[in-house]
Amino acid sequence: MPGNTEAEPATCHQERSAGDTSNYPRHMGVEYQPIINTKNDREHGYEALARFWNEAQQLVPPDKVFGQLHHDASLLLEVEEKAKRMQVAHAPAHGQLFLNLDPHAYHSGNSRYETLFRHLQSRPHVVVELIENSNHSEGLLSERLAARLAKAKLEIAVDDLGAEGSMVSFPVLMAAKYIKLDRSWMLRRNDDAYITLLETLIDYARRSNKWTVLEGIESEADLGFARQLGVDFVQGFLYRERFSLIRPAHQECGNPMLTHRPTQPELCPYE
Ligand SMILES: [Ca+2]
Repeated sequence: MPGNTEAEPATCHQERSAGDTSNYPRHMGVEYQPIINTKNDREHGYEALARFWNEAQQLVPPDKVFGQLHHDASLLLEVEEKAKRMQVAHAPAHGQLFLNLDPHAYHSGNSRYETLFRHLQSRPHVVVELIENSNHSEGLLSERLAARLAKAKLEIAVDDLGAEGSMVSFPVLMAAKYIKLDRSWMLRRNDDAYITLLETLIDYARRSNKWTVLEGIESEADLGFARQLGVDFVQGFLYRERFSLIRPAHQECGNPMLTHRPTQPELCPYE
């Protein structure tokens, strides 16, 4: 999607005329995935994940949606704000609530962000996940956002640590309360050099009073690996049966990609 925000609706219209609407989000929803304590097998909390559907009610991959939105900070913030409010509104009442916040939209002093921070502060036990950076400028954005979150006394999680192509920001790592280890560590379990690094990261977390979460747990063998490493929490499809708390809250608010004007902060009614 081109970066010029004013041209957005026309461009979308042109693409729609061409018949390619498969990646246009028409509805937005939220799915809550449990984060499980490895010691007692209980839910520690839930990660809220944005879900999008196109006109044909097919899921549109969130990374495609957010990838397009990175060209338009204002629109990204609008979608982020809608998504976070929905994710807070429908979250399970108990446990930590992990929310993903995209640093690309953040600019210090932005009044809409300040409003969003206050909204997040209104719900106890919110943890904001910051994606790992893939370049220097993203690292700086993450560090600024992490500093602001710390000021707002909102807990931070470093997301997808160790993912392919990602870079570590030490200030963000040090500011975080949670370290979420990317699922790709699972593929490296037979590589001694990687395991040494992983054990060192987990040891760092323990000594720094941080929690660790291993993502991508799909089998009992994966869970055994996580326990052997001594991570505190796990997350993944092994707990699919506990996804009964998924709440696909279709929001019939029109296509967020086609709405550039600031929207009302209230949630639209949903089914
Ligand atoms: Ca995440």
